[in-house]
Amino acid sequence: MEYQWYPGHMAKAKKDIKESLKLVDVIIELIDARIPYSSKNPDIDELAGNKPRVLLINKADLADDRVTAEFKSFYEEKGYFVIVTNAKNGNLKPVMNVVRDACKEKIERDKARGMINRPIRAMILGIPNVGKSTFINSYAKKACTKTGDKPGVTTGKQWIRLSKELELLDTPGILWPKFEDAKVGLNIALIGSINENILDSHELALKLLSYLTKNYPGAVNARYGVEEKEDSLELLYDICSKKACLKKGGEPDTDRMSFTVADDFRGGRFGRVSLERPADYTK
Ligand SMILES: Nc1nc2c(ncn2[C@@H]2O[C@H](COP(=O)(O)OP(=O)(O)O)[C@@H](O)[C@H]2O)c(=O)[nH]1
Ligand SMILES: [Mg+2]
Repeated sequence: MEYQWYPGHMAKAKKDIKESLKLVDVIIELIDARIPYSSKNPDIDELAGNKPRVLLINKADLADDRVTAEFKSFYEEKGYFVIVTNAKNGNLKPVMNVVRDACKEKIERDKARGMINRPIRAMILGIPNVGKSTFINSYAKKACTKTGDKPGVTTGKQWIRLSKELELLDTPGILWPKFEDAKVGLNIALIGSINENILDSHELALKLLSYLTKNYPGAVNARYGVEEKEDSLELLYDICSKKACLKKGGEPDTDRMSFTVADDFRGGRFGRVSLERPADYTK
């Protein structure tokens, strides 16, 4: 899947999300645990108004637990109801507790009006590739039923009933990443959320190798059996030799190896790595 964002697309996406948000009690936003800051679109703050917000720090199985915990507190301090998840293989039952917490006021209000057991309605939001579809499918355990249009709802929106308590708008809101910051663009490219051609894969691999050797010493060595060094280009050459990743004439094929390095990262083959921490953004 490829996403290309143009100002027109963004404006349309924003407008659609705004419309959908009118129909829901709570926003469930997914971010990638390896880049909990870079994978979050700040425009959503403005769209969200004062709807309660649940934040799923997803793909936590790929990230560094210590850093994930730091980000959990970071976002809780900002008023989010936060839960750390693995949408692919994890237990998603606790998500409902957090959603219930976030919707306490609505639940109380319903009760006061004598409306008992009215399901909470939510919308899933997030940039591409953070696990929105996976979350919906795993949560619904394939038993999900579209509830169809409800009388009085003329927008043609479909709802997926995840449980007696929770209904989701069937189409998640897709947000664009915020590319203005070079570091954010790099992080987004590293997790594979954008078309790789946007950033030079060679540069990507060098930045990644440099980050890994600094922050997760031993990870590159464990993967490729090379001695780690500060000069990432040298390191990339060493990996090429070690892995016999060579061109026809016998020279190191750094282009091919760059792809492999990025792919290994995306597949979690360097172990659990977080690419940023709250301290990077709280100076
Ligand atoms: N390791 C891991 N992979 C995940 C998790 N959630 C989703 N994925 C994978 O991430 C990729 C993108 O997920 P998808 O649900 O299509 O993302 P969407 O674009 O936000 O709908 C897929 O290959 C999923 O299997 C998770 O919690 N852990
Ligand atoms: Mg999807």
